[in-house]
Amino acid sequence: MEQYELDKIRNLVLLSHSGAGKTSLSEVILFTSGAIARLGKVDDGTTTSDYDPDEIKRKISLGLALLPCQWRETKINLIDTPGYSDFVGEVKSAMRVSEGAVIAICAASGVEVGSEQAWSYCEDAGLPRLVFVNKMDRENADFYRIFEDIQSKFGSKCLPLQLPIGAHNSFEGIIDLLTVKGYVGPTGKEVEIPSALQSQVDSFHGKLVEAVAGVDEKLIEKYLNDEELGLEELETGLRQAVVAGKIVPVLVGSAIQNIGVVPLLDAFCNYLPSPKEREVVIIGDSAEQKIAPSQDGPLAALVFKTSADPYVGKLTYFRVYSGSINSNSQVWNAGRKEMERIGQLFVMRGKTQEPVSQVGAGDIGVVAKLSLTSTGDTLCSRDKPVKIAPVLFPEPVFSGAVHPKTKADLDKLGLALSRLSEEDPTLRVRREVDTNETILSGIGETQLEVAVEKMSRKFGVGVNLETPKVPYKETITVSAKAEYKHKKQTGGHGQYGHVLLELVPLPRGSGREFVSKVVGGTIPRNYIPAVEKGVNEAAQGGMLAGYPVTDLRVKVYDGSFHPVDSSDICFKIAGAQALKKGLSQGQPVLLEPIVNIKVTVPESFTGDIMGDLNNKRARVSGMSPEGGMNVIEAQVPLAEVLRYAIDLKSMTQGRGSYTFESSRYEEVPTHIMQKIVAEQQAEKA
Ligand SMILES: Nc1nc2c(ncn2[C@@H]2O[C@H](COP(=O)(O)OP(=O)(O)OP(=O)(O)O)[C@@H](O)[C@H]2O)c(=O)[nH]1
Ligand SMILES: [Mg+2]
Repeated sequence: MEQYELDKIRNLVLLSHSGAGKTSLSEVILFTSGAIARLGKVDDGTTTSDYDPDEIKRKISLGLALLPCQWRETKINLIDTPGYSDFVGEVKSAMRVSEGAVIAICAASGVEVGSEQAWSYCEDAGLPRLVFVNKMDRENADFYRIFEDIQSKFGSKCLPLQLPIGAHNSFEGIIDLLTVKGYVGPTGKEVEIPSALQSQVDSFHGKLVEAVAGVDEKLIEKYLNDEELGLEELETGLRQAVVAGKIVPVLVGSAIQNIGVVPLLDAFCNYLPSPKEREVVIIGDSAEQKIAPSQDGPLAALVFKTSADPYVGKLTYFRVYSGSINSNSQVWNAGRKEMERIGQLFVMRGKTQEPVSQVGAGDIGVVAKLSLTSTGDTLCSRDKPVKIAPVLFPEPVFSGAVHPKTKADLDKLGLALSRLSEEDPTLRVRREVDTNETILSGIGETQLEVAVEKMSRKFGVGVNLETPKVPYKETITVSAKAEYKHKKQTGGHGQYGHVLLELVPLPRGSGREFVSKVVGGTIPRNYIPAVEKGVNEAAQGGMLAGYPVTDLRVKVYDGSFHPVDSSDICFKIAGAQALKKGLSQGQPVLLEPIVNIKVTVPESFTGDIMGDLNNKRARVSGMSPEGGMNVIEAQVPLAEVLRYAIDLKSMTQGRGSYTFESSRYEEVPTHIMQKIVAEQQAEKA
């Protein structure tokens, strides 16, 4: 098995708005480099990257795919990612193990919001990148218009490295602005520059040379003295500028027509960084440290993805930063402080596994059936344990209630859900005790729908996904006293229990208290726990709409007993019934959960968002501009924002984001309370 020198590896992530052509581009890259013999198509469901049945069905990528290939002497680990924003977790994982990014832009539609997002992730991560203007064969494809769009959204560090020859039907190739030569067709055959383009070429060549010279002191001196810069100097200079993030070259082509792919592959190797050029952050006991990538160092590998297909088994994807991993060996899992047994190692291309004996520094590999390792863990050597900073995933904001269709589905539900959340770290599962529902949370509705489909296809678990019920609660607003005597004389042995309760409303968030102030033994002490049990059971369902009762002190202060007929069960019944009476007298109200929400939107959307929040009964508590965006903070009833991910997306065309956390309970306004109570009664009937 071939080991690559660090500088002969490129780990590159493909990013963009959904549909810009990442998967098509990765397919044609694999084909051009000889990694695959047949060129698949997204629309036919035959690409190497979109192999998952759900991807084939929806014709979009849902997970990251590893697509290694070799170009000249360099191994390129291309990672295709989903453009659909629900699957941002996969994007974050892929970015984390890449040294460079390629942002695809459609030559007709321009920079769409998903690509803006991708750009800002790259800026945040300091990831060197290039832009690829794809679909030049399309009607309305216009490189110069799109380039203006790119510069206005991404800034002036974006500069053409290529210009297109022709557009739409007549698109045939590209002109490289450093070599100042034309390259046409799938093979990238060298051609003369069409004379009509010469002045454009001269102008953009000049701009590029000036920019490259500007980032290197030696070059700028030569440039200012009007000395000619050699091609090699320019290439080296451009490489430094790209690696430093000072220039982002813009390339152009068509994935479907296989034009511009050879020059793109050359650009990957020539200008994007190798693993050698990016250190990785490790979490030490003291301060944050970095380790330099090296082949000879002790093992340090980060697990960035886990897949749990019941047929293929569990697969663990890892990226080696230092040292190497061998098949049939043992490694140290630093987080869990245990040895993990490594079986056969693989290199994956889409779903195809190719066995290898070793995966070295800078490279990416896969291993099956690990027992204790999960996404985010570091594999290392026992004598030199390290922990690599794990991928930071966004917090889930959208929830659905998962209702199994049958008893058999219920039995298998837990396992299926835990497998799914193991695969996708942006999914969370929890049980909402108050509503008795299993809640699945994630980034968006499509993600949850895909998860439900997976559950059925992979694990044979049928579920319905519904909007979660709101965990309302009930309380009283005035103190009340209630008495209940449980007395029955049926034949021989009778039943007797008698209690007097005082109910006092408590401030929000107090919960429920039970106290006994019985004096003089009117209720013998050994019956008090039974009274409490009765009270607690009855408090599970209030008198208004059957929601749990809270913020209440229940005091048992008097009663009576019968030496023969009294029993625990009698006092339990008396306690429960007395509570119910007291609750009815206490002018009960409904309480609803309020959440603190933080919405981040471009400034121009602020008015719409505020208006919508007002309609949702929100109280806006703050607003602060942050670099072209506005961060709006508000308290809003949970019932109003159960589907906020969808509302916000449509209001902002996907430009807004939000986070929220539950804060407290508040009284539901009367008119809304009446509606909820009526609905609840209708449901019961
Ligand atoms: N005309 C034309 N169509 C293209 C080109 N590249 C991709 N397409 C089409 O655009 C559509 C989307 O392409 P994909 O490759 O799936 O796009 P993607 O970026 O992977 O999309 P997501 O996986 O959803 O993020 C498909 O119908 C492709 O056939 C191109 O160069 N020219
Ligand atoms: Mg795709």
